Amino acid sequence: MPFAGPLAVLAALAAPPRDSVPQMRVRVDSSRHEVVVLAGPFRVPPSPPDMDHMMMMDGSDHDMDMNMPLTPVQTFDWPVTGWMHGFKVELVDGEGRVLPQRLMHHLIAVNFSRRQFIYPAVERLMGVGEESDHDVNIPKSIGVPLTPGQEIGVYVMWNNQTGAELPAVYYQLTLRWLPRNLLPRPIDALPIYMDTDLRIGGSNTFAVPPGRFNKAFEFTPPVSGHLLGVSGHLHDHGVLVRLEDAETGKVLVTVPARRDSAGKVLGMPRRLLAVRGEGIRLKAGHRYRVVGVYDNTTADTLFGVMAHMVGLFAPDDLKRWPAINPADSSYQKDIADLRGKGP
Ligand SMILES: [Cu+2]
Repeated sequence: MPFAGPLAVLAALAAPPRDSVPQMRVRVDSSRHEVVVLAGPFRVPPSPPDMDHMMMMDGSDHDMDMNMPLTPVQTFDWPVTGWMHGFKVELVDGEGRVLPQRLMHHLIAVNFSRRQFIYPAVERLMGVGEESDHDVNIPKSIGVPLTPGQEIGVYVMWNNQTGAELPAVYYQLTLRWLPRNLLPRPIDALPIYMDTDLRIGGSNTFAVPPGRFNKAFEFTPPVSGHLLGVSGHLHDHGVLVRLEDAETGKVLVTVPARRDSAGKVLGMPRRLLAVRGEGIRLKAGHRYRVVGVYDNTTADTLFGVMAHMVGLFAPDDLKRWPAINPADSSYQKDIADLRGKGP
């Protein structure tokens, strides 16, 4: 019963008054090498029906397009030196009973202390969606470097299809880390996000007319390195996301959706490309293209559709990773959007 300890403390707060602010408690389990974040209680109203929507490591904010309750971003200081190499997300009620994962449309953790790869926005550290795996580990040869004091923010979008309000919901986010003295030293890899249609601080959705449809975005990496793993996110009728060399047209990697015969997206695979430093070479200053492919077999245009690829990228030199530029207008929009979330 991993929840027994912290929840005994919080039990008195079950069924909170409507104006109460949910708490976030962070503890470090040094023997298990886990940072455990427990937050709640959240009062979760019922969502409108048929908000079925597949998410996977969502790195942006299409919240405004969806009528689902959102928690504010709650932050904590990362407490240890090491490499994050896995996570687990669990939901419980005020009595410690496990709640279904589908109650949560997505949970996103951001790192306010580091910039993204191709965007001046802040790093999207991890995320889980309704259809994605809620317990993920990567090989111990790879990890996301984190240092004490980096500001981590977490927020949740609920999708409560029970038809009734849930008075007290808690989430527990367990972040697993590798100690700094681990040998051989893990490869530094950063989580990257490549969207086909992102407006930073705004939406990343587009419309898909009937038939075959591609959405594409070109970018130039700020630093060279290797792509070690990829996954992605598509809505129903999505076929695949792929990464291309925009200068030669060569397809570098493809993430095909798992679909049923009607085109409903059942999930997106995680593809590990390398466990050490090889993988797919991406060069600074070179042009690449991320492409989302849809096959809309309905008679109508689909609105609010998304397509993006996420990955783990090992830069040749972590010290040359671009710094956050507080004066950048896109960065400011991203921060305003993140800090402005809430019910
Ligand atoms: Cu989406």
